[in-house]
Amino acid sequence: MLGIRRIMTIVPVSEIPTVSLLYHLKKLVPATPEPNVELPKPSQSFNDCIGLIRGDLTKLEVDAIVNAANESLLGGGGVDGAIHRAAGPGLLRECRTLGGCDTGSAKITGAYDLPCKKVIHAVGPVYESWDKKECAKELAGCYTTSLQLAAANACKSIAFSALSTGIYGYPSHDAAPVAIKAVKDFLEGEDGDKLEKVVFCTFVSKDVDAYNYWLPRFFPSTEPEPESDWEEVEGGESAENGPAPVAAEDAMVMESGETSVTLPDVPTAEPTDDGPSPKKQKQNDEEKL
Ligand code: AR6
Repeated sequence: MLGIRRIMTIVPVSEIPTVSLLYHLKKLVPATPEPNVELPKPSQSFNDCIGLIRGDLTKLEVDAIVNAANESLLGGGGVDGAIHRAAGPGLLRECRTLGGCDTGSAKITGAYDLPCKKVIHAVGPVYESWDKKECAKELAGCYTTSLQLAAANACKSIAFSALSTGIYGYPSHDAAPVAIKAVKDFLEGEDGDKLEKVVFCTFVSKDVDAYNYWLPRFFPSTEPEPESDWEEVEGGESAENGPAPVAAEDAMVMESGETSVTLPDVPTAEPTDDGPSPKKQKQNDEEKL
């Protein structure tokens, strides 16, 4: 029974919605033009490459997932704890051989019982508001090193947790643009074409909001409709035929589709992170079957 439930909740890389798809479904709202702020040139290939999903990182069947680790690399709480629990003891055994990792960098291991192929352990900074510049540099270093490691290890898809935004206290609205810029810079660089999908995996609503705000400012829509036509559409409603894709807002529905499925502990106090209604969960489950 446990085995069946586990298989049902794994999300294949092809089901992780891209920014292009989210724009098309009007689940990602283009940035409203602001005076003196020029948006970058829209790129269809980048929008097809960037993925956004809300859910449990340990359930993503991508080539590599990026753990929010600490310098010891010996496990901890938050997403780190969830990854070690899901991977099994082999992961800790391998981590013990790595000799830790500096803040702002990352190391790669196997994935053991996880559905991905590799785990990249990135050590984000503990946020200090008086040292924002150094924190941003270290956070960007985590993303860049992780992408380099993925490319060097023939990983074509990679999914990031929102590094440092939990226990380490980095404000989501400050961390998201640093993360997105580092990814964009990498995609524009010489190894950029080695990666086919780079996914931002959010978990709590403050990160969902931050990525919904910042992604359109780095990866503008290529959709032809005038921006005045855009409006937010309730999650799950789609003009597309076939099963509804897993959108950023809906992924948690899938993860908690059965009442018996327990999400890993969320490490931040997030008082108003409302879950989906039971009715919506049921609808979503039926669509997925
Ligand atoms: N899937 C996806 N994202 C998750 C999951 C999950 N299962 N669980 C939590 N998150 P955190 P940090 C999100 O605290 O701030 C550990 O003890 C979470 O909502 O895991 O970098 C390490 O060992 C947040 O957005 O990592 C370090 O000591 C994001 O993951 C320390 O915490 C990162 O939150 C690292 O702190």
